[in-house]
Amino acid sequence: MKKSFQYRLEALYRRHEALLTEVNMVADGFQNGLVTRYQNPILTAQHVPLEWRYDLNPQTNPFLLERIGMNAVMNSAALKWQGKYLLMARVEGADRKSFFAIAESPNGIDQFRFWERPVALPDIDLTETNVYDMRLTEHEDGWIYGVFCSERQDDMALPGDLSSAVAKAGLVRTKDLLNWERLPDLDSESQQRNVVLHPEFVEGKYAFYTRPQDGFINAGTGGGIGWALVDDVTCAVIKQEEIINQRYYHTIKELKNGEGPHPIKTPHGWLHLAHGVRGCAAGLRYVLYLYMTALDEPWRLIAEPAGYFLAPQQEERVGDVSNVLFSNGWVADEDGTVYIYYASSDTRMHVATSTVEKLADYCLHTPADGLRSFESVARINELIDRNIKTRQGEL
Ligand code: M1P
Repeated sequence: MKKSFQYRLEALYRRHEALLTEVNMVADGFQNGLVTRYQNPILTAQHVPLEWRYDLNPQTNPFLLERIGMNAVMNSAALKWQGKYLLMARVEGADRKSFFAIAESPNGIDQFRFWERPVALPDIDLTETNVYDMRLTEHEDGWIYGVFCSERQDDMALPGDLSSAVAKAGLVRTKDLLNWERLPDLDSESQQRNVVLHPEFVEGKYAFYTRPQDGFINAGTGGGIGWALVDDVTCAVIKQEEIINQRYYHTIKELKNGEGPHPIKTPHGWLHLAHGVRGCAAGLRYVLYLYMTALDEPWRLIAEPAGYFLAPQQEERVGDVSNVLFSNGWVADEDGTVYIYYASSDTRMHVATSTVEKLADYCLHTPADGLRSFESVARINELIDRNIKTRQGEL
């Protein structure tokens, strides 16, 4: 083996190990009391194991070139499993194909390390071209379900149109996160992305959060986040769909929205994390927001603070698809800490922490969107009035 090969190999491993063992500190600067952001991204393309990218044989790769490039690690499902914090990440290669891979951390904040190989999902349909954005649900039936976007070319596209695509919700389940059973895709009249399985039976049925959309990109008449009950998860058909979280003009979700991970059960109601999309001169802007639904009727909205909960900041703003925050994974720990895993600009993964109590308090006590500037000013004046009374000891 040539010395130069050996030096480069050692340097690659040294740098990779340094990245994987880097301690993540709380970010500097203003924190609003609700969430704590951290300095470092927790997973990036550079975290992908060297064995997935390099041919490490000096005979066949004398220059030690990267043979399979990785573009991004983003939109990850999350699960606390056997005491470890797991992310089922969307890894995107330089070839634009996404696949799933599990990374684990001992503390949920840093030291995320991918398992030995990417996830091998059963390949059931040769037209399925791309898979991404997994949502994991430990269901009360004893299975761990995964719902993801299964994308294929639109066979109704005009000749020469190589961009039109169709989005469906793919379904898998597992008991050990190693062996995956593929179930038939969710049967829906409209295209679907951002579909999530609720963790409990509702009226004895499986309950799905949906996002009906007119086309592959546009939600169009879809209305918002939907809710549908399904009799049999092994052949899931959406017969009736009700919109439970609507889009509105001049809000952060004017153009599109979508459920994030499955909601967290709190004493106050189901706590939901979602993304909202609006258009602006710079393109689409994706932010994260929270809302709550009733414990006994998870489809009934009980609180929704105005505006966003997390929006892209500083370096989060730039990436493959800039100005995007997206989340499909969070973990509510036994001590009440919530680990919110989010991707920035379709490029890298981050973590922010909060608590169930703080997030519920935020939902229940932040003014709702009055949908007009005058209403926003009225909310500020109400707060000022209360603060004057508090200062004067009247409250
Ligand atoms: O590029 C931003 C996001 O766009 C899509 O989300 P939505 O369907 O809500 O527009 C998804 O492709 C998602 O993966 C991506 O992060």
